[in-house]
Amino acid sequence: MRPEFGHGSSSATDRRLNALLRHLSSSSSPMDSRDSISASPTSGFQNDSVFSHVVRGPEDPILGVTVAYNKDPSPNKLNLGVGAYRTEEGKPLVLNVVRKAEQQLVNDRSRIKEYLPIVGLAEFNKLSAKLIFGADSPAIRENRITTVQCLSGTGSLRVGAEFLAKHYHQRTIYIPLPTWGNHTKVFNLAGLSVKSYRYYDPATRGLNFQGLLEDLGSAPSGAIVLLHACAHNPTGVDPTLDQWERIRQLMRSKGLLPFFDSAYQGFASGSLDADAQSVRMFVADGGECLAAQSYAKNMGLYGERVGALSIVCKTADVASRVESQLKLVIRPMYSNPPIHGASIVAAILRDRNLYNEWTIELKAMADRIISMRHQLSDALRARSTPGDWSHIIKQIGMFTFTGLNSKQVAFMTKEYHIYMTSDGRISMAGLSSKTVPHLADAIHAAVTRVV
Ligand code: KET
Repeated sequence: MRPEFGHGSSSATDRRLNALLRHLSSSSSPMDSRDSISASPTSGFQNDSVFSHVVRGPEDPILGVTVAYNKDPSPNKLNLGVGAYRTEEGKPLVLNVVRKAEQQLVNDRSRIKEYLPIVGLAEFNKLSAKLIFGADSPAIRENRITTVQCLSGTGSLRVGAEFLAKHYHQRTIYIPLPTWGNHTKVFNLAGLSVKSYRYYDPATRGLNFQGLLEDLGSAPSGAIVLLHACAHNPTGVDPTLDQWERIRQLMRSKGLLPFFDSAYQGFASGSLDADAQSVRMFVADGGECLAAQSYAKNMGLYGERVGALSIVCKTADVASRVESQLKLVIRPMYSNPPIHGASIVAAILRDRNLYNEWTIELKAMADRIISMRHQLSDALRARSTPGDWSHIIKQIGMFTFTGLNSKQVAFMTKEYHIYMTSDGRISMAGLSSKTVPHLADAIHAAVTRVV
């Protein structure tokens, strides 16, 4: 009989010791067992891991770019992958207004670290709804909106999708082609089935409006439609207000349910109100919709994971029942959201001075990105780089969808140490006046040397 530790105890330590004993007693040579003991207490387990069948998963197409960039020792390396704002010095930026709000929080000795309610910080939720739907929104006045604090934009999308999969009669969501790479995974894992609608036309580098109308026109009645509220990622191409109006009419006539992803409010035009126009049009008609908000980009709170999901309903009574079900989605997922980021946002949104300061800093970030567009476009013109590059200036938001193919991207990474997603998207927010010439040289070489 093998010796057993713990006599029926199931503690993890006992199980490990028992496994070790089993391993030792089955070793053929006493030398082997001594070696495995002296090498490391765990090294003997490596070959019989219960996870030995697990295959290595691929890196994320966006966040994996940063992983590759971090491994590159070149002093000239440039990360234009992830959509994260950098200063002219190429450094991450913490907004002044965020520093001020954090100081206020630290100074306030009455602040505690208790759990938030399942739906998060009430004041944050109220102010977030006001930010996206507008201070004078009738839907807010009529209490027809439920807003819950979630883990940034991604978490808001996921909670919204889980709710829809459980409680909405249509489980198909239409996403634009192309779209942010994580959309398909978030919605599939939540239990929705994902289809796409035409959005971008590579020939014109603009919106395929006809294709969009046709695809949404033939979607089954009641289907969910994911819409980028502004600054479409990755294309930087948004519908005009007239086109939004046509989309709204079509969707309402077919009873399609809009689910807005608002990750860049303030980054498209520099104005928080202008960038929420699309959402407000859909709320103004009295119909229902969902909106996922992120403060990652517009307040630079990436790692704080602060965002909100709002569901606009027909009546206050429905909204309150919907909220009760959102709590049942959230509680077993992460129980309740973190307090710090939401407190920063609430401190800024509630105070007129801080709010104004924020809008100025936000506009400065948006303007720096626009100036990068002009500098890159000028640099390509100066090099007589073949092709029409006017889309660099026409597109809006954090990204330029360059039109470079995956071979050209690979070439730029290998020869110039420039990191970007393989679909040719570059984060303009990662550029600076100093790095524009290097990027322009790389693009010029890629389009002239790699087909
Ligand atoms: N929606 C869109 C359209 C989006 O681009 C992002 C992030 C998110 C939601 C989620 O952001 P969150 O940090 O969860 O609030 N996009 C950038 C970062 C990423 O991929 O996570 C990006 O495209 O680079």
